[in-house]
This record gives sequence, C-alpha cells and structure tokens, in this order.
Amino acid sequence: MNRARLVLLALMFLTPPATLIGFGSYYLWEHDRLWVWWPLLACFGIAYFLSWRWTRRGGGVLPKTEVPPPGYWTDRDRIAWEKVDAKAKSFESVSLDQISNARHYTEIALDLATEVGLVFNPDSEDPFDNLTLPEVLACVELAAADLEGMVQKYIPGVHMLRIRDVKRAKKAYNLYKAGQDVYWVGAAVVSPISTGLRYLASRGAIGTLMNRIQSNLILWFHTAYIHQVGRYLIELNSGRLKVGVKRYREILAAHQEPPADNVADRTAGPTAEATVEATTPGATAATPAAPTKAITIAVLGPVKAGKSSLVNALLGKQLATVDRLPVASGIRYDTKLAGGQPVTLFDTSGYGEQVSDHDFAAAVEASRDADLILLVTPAMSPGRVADVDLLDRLKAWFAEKPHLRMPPVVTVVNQVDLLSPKAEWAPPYDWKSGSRPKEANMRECVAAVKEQVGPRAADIVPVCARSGETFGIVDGLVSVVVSHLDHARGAAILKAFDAAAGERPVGKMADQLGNVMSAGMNALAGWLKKK
Ligand SMILES: Nc1nc2c(ncn2[C@@H]2O[C@H](COP(=O)(O)OP(=O)(O)OP(=O)(O)O)[C@@H](O)[C@H]2O)c(=O)[nH]1
Ligand SMILES: [Mg+2]
Repeated sequence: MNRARLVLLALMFLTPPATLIGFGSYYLWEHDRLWVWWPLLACFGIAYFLSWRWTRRGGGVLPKTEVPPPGYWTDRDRIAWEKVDAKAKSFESVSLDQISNARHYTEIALDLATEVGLVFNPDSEDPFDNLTLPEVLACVELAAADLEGMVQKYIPGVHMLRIRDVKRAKKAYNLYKAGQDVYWVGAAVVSPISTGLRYLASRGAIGTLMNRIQSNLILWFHTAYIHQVGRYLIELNSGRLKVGVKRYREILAAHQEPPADNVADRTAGPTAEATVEATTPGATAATPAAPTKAITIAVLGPVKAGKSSLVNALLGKQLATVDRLPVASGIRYDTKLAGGQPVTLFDTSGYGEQVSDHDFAAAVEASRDADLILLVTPAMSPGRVADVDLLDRLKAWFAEKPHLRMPPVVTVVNQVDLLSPKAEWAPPYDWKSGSRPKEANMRECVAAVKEQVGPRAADIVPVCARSGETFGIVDGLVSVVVSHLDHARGAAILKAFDAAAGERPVGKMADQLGNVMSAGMNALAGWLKKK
C-alpha cells in the first residue's frame, strides 16, 4: 500500500469524528455552553496524571521483571546479579529498531555472559571455556521458557504480533502522526477555537500518554529479557544447570516452603507438643506424605553439653539416648515443625576441650549434611575456644566451596538452670528484660557467649534441655529455628544441586555410548537392507 492511499484512508477515517466534533463545538458555542469543555479537559488532566504515574519506571502497571534473587543464592551469585541488574538499568529507553533487531539481543546476551562468567572465573581468558553444551542449552531453555511465560501473561495480543509487525509499527506510528496533523488542520478550518484548545490538551496529554505507554512496554520487555537471561547465566556459571532442566526444576520444587495455610499456624501460640511433632526416628528419608524435602539440623557441641537432651526436648519425646557413651557417628530423628516443615535432627557425638582432627572430620561430615547447625554449649562452660575453633574451621571449609553456603548457626546456651541462684528453678524466665536474679544472669551469660562467638552465629538462645524441666525450647529455640528456615532451605538447595551434579557420571557416559552404538547399528542394518 503506498503512502498516498494510506493518507487517503486516514483522512476518510478521521473526517466523520472531525465533522462531529466541529458541529458539536459550534453548537456549544452557539448555545453558550462552551463550559462543557472544562470537565472534558479535567478528564484529560486526570488521565494524563494517572498515565504518568502508571508508566513511571518501576511504578508501572506491569510487574517487576527482577525476580527477587532466590534465597539459595551465594554471595558470588549476588555479585553477578548486581552486574545483571546494572546492565538492565543502563537502558533508559529502548527504540523500536532495537527491540526488533535479533543482533541487539545476541549482543546483550554475549555481553552478559562475559560479565557473569568473569565473576565466576575471574582468571579465565574465556569465561565460556568451562561450560558444557547441555548446560548452555539448559540455560537458553529456562530463560526462554520464563520470558515466554511473562510475555504471554502481560502483553495483550502478543501471540498475534509478528516481528514484521513490530518493524512496521515504527512506520505506522510516523504515518499516524502525519494523519493526525492532517486531521488537526481539517478540524481547525471547521472550528478554530475548540480545535486549538483540544490540540493543546492532546499534545500535552494523549500524545505523551501514548508515547509513554509504548516506551514503557518496550522497556519492560527489554528489562525482562536482561533479567531472565542474567538469572539463568548465574545458574549456568554456578554449575547448577549441570543437572539438566528437568532435574533442576524438580530440585527447586522439592525445596519449596510448605503450603501457606500450614505456615500460618507456625507462629500461633505454640505448646510443646503442638510445635514439634515426632515421627519415626532413625529413617533419614523424608516422610512420603510431605512434598517438601526435610531440612537437616545438625546438633553439634562439646561432650555432655546436652545435645541428646536437646534433641529429645525438640522431639517432645525421649528418643535420643542421654548419658551414654558418645556414639561414633550421629543418629537422625525425623520430625516436623508445626506448619508442616519436615526436619531431620542429627544428634552427633561431641568433641573435647580441643577439637581433634577426628572430631573436626566428624563435625564437617555432619555440617556437610546439615542445612542448619545448633551449636550446644553449656552455660557454665568456662571458655568456648573449641566451639569457636570448630566454627572457624567450618567457615574456612565452606569458603573453599563458593558454590555452597555454610548453614546458619544458632548457638544454644544449655543448662541455664545451673546459673546462679542454682537452687531456684521457676520458669518461665524473661531473660531479655526480666529483673529476677536468674533472668539477669541469663542475660549476662548470653552476652558473654555473644562476645566469644561473635558473628559466627546468627542467633543465641538460652535453654534448659533437662528432661521434665525444659525451658526456652518452644517459645525460644523453635521460633528462632523457624526464622532461619529460608536460609537453611537455601543451603539445602545448593547441596542438592551439588549432589545431583555428581550423580552417575560414569553411568551417564555408558548410556550415551549405548545410544550412539544402537543408532550406529540401526544405520548399518538399514544400509545392509538397501543393498
Ligand atoms: N542441669 C541440666 N542438666 C542437663 C541439661 N541438659 C542436659 N543435662 C544433663 O547433662 C548430661 C548430658 O546430657 P546429654 O544429653 O547426654 O549430653 P550430650 O551432649 O548428648 O552428651 P554426649 O552425647 O555424651 O556428648 C545428662 O545428665 C543430662 O541430664 C540442662 O539443661 N540442665
Ligand atoms: Mg548425646
């Protein structure tokens, strides 16, 4: 269709409304009712204001494209994400030319891949060197699937919009502007005053509004593209896509938070029995009824600190053996927090005043499995050198594995009943602000432990785990554990990816060789048949 025909069509479309507006305005002017324009102009004003508000960057009607960084991301992942986000925000506006040009996307993807790759392999000449083809394809698949979902959901009619249409949109937009000018000239001839007024309002409001909505939508898509590609480039470089798309999705789904209706009653006035309900001990597998994977809580600490007693207090049952010779390897007990989060309590054997290499190996073994660590330390303990040493060594161990995260540590100050005045035991105690001597001593003891352990622990909770005399377990410790569940889940997810990536590499090779061989045999059989 040539330009003259388009202009003719535009004229024919615009003539009827222009004529009506002209006659209408003339009528209003004749009958002295020009004031009708003022409420109409007010409408324009309000629409303009709303459009301005709704099309502001970040304050728009479209959802945010930066999916909040997943809880399981490591520090390194977050550094890479900052680069991705900065890249997305570096585009103040995007043109229709850019949005419809395939090279533009390729360039951005390569730029991002290099930037993210360098965060993970700073010394590498080519940050793509360490990646495998299936991983890269998994990254493309996941980013594309997410982006497709977002676009289908939020851009009306996108399924009918061809790339060609986007390219044409720019031309059409220019033609529309030309047609609009013709219309204004025509209307001005019929009714100069009202046309002048409307022209001003339209240029100020409608024109800007259309421009803003259009560029807002384009920028939204562009930002979504950068965020999604960046997000999966981080997953790719961290090695989490080694497991393949299917397994990747399965692992994330298995570590979801339990359904919200359960979560709500987690915090509702708990009683000892209601907050922690024990299930079968011994078995490590998660309860089949629970779709959520169990969080493993390792209970570490010096010998006779009361670790097994604490496990019993948390289970609400006497399952762990107290006052026995330490068991060589730990014992696991499966239970559930109120709210449905399955947890496995891992009761370990303790260490002496100095952490021997053997003790440390056992603690590493337990922590490697753990998603959260309860470090039990007796209130009357004169020093905590061994505890601090253990945490430092664990931290160093995890620091060498930047694809994992050290589980959060909660220090449990046990045996607070032995604090002065020793003869008195009348719980509950308000150790945070109470004025009884025992309360003040608990506060002092917690402060001392805090000073000794420092930032190595995320929280410190005083408890009494002695059977029949428990204090601080449900209201104190369980609530604190719940507050660190997200972090614990993050540690669990990273470990699950790590374990899955190391699964059956030899078996997989054998499968692939088998596939190649059977394809070869089929081809040979086909060739022989033809002969
Ligand atoms: N007074 C008091 N005694 C406690 C408390 N918690 C545990 N105990 C006692 O401390 C002793 C050791 O408790 P366990 O639970 O076996 O300690 P553990 O850390 O598991 O010991 P090992 O496994 O041998 O390292 C037992 O006699 C418990 O009754 C407490 O809060 N107050
Ligand atoms: Mg024990």
